[in-house]
Amino acid sequence: MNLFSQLAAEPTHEEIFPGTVLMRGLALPQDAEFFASVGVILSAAPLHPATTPSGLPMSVMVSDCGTPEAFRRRWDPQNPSVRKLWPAMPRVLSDFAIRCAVRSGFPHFRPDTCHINRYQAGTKLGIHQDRHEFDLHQPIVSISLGLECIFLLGGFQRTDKTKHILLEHGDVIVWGGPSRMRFHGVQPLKPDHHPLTGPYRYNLTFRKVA
Ligand code: MD6
Ligand code: FE
Repeated sequence: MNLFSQLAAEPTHEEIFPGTVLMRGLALPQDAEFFASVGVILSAAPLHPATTPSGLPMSVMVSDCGTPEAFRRRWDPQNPSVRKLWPAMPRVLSDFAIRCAVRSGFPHFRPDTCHINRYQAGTKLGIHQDRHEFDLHQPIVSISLGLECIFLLGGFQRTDKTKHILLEHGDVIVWGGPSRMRFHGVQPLKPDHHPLTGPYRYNLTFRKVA
């Protein structure tokens, strides 16, 4: 490997907006370990379709892990597919999420949940705000594994213009502070294959919800 190919593999630290930090490739050194932890979570809490606020199934498949307190805060009686308490968050994942937050200027973040989204070709996520957490001063840490996507990052109104950000395997976005209420979404995924995840993209979002 020469200097330039080594540099290409270094994680970045890009401040996209105040409070939004993109660190490309930060999760790469532990990608297989993280993906194995996702497998452990999914064997205890199987994927199921996300539902819209009115109860309709969406194309993105979801699961969660985290503390009993977080589960009770987030439990949705409208969604009968999730009745059991969540499995605990694997230590490798919570430790990594805390380190991501520290690097991004949020040293006090201690996540109590990790939400998993699984996408395949055609799956998208409409523009939304994350507004259901208890303490909006806490940031969110987001890790991408597998297929790439175009992430849309907008402003504070649904109709504000969006930046298109390519998120690839191993990329980490942290957002909080003045960016916490930005609208965002994911464009429909293109069909592709990834050596670790096959036809899927997984996104892990770490939050403190209780
Ligand atoms: C995704 N992510 O990347 C969907 N929300 O698949 C989110 O909705 C998200 O990545 C809040 C903070 C970071 C995120
Ligand atoms: Fe979100």
